[in-house]
Amino acid sequence: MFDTIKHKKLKKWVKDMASLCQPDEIVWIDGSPEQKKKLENEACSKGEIIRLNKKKLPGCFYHRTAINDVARTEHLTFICTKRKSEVGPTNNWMFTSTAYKRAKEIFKGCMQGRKMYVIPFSMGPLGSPFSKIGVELSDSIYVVLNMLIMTHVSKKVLEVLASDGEFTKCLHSKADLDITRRLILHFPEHNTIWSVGSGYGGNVLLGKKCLSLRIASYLARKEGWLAEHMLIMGIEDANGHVQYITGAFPSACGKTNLAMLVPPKSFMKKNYRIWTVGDDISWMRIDSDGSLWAINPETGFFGVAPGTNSRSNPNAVETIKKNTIFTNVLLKPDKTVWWEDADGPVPKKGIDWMGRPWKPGMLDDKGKVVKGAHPNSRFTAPISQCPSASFRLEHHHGVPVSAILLGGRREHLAPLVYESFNWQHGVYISATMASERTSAQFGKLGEVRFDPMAMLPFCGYNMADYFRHWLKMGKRMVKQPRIFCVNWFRVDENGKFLWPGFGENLRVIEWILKRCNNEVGAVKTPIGYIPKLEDLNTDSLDLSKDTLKKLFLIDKSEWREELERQRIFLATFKNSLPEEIWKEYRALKKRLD
Ligand code: OXD
Ligand code: MN
Repeated sequence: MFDTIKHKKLKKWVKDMASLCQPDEIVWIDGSPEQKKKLENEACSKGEIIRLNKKKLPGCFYHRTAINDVARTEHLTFICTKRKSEVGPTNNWMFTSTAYKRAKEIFKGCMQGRKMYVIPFSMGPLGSPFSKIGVELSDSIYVVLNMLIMTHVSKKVLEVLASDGEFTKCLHSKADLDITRRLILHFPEHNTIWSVGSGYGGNVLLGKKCLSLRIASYLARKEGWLAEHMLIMGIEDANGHVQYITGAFPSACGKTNLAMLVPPKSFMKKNYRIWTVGDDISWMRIDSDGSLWAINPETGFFGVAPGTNSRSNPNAVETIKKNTIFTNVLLKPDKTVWWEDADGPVPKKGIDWMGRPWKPGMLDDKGKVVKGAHPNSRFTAPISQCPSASFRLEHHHGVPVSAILLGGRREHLAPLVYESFNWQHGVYISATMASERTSAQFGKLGEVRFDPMAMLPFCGYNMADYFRHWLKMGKRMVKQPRIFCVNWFRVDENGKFLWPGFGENLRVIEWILKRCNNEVGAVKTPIGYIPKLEDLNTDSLDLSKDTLKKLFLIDKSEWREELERQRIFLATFKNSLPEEIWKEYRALKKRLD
């Protein structure tokens, strides 16, 4: 394959990286089923993956990462630029040449005795004006097999690149998987990503968070589009009309479940249907009609396994029955898999995510129940296998966006849903979004942190400029999507969820779409518009009037406390914060007084 490649810069870069990492062999990945099979066999024989039960889980494999390598390591993730002000107060920064130097010391000779795989991939349909090409070099077959599911990999990628096409240079090595020698480095000024010392998905599938969010957000600002941490879904109503929404939710807040939602029975009767476009990333452009259009640059799901079952996400259960890679779940004696809150009975025994014999109810030295699967264990599966997969997945223009949802996990404070007064107010709500920490990030669970647009760990430049970019994009649109904030996670005095969630969330989305279509009015509150209670469809839901009221309660004193936290957060951006955000802050303060 190498000899037929016309792209001199690509060939030189591969050669240079190989002389740094010193692999025994270089293997170009062409996306063919034959090569994939060969790699699967090789990884199985080396113990990198385990083939699962061929009858019960055809085409499926099992993988365990190192014990200290089970989630994205944000504290080891850097944006590397010449000037620190470029990255703002929410990113870790490293000076470009220091970063290269430090990483080179780890990369040097790290692939001796290993092969270097060259993976040319496209994020987005090949040849679409939305799409970006990357080439990942990696010494992990697990990475190759995941990339084959998550991105468009084929010989055609090199044809599109031709002799001088632009591509993101992605270098990855597991090296010795030593957390003290782990670095996830982004060089937006060089369109380059270097990741070393990890084997965990979010750190090593470089097309995902690193390219499609951190590097892409930087490119998007420069080129006038948006790269966002958002799901994309279509909602088909009784008349067969499909409207699309996107949704920004922090990691492990149910984006995958929402994107594949199965309508409640009463909606099914009305022939409602959901079309899943994506569960994690949305690239959006203003099209010639002046409205916002979105594509999902990925071709697969890298979803959280625990909690996935036929009640929470029947479409995911269906999707992962074949051709799926399971990472850090429990391995059962019959070579099938299990995780906490999976369907069916709890297995009597198995091998846990750390590779140790496991039995239900086992306790650790501190008396805590030992989990069979890591809370951030994952499945990697092709979107095409999802029963609700959209028919527009490969469409070059993507789908038109009617509404943008912002969500988080808040046990208190935030109502079930409210609508922003206008675009600028919506950008303010997104800039002050906060959520409780989940297991997708290293750190203390449950702690509330600000996570604007769910992009805190993913924005490749100063977030103050990111808010400015959003404000600017709004002005450029002829028809702006409306912006809504949702919270499925509010609890009562006893800590019990007030809202049933899952498929029932469609009831909230139905109201959102009615607002977009100017079919219903709303109640104006200091924080935004909330539904008139009679407009929210709660038919056949066991939901008392009292609960409904609690779901929409706006406690002014709690909001004033939140406002103070917001002020402290926004102040971290100093002079770079757009004045419009402060203006919205002051207006809210006034409305609450
Ligand atoms: C993810 C994440 O894996 O956000 O999608 O961590
Ligand atoms: Mn995500």
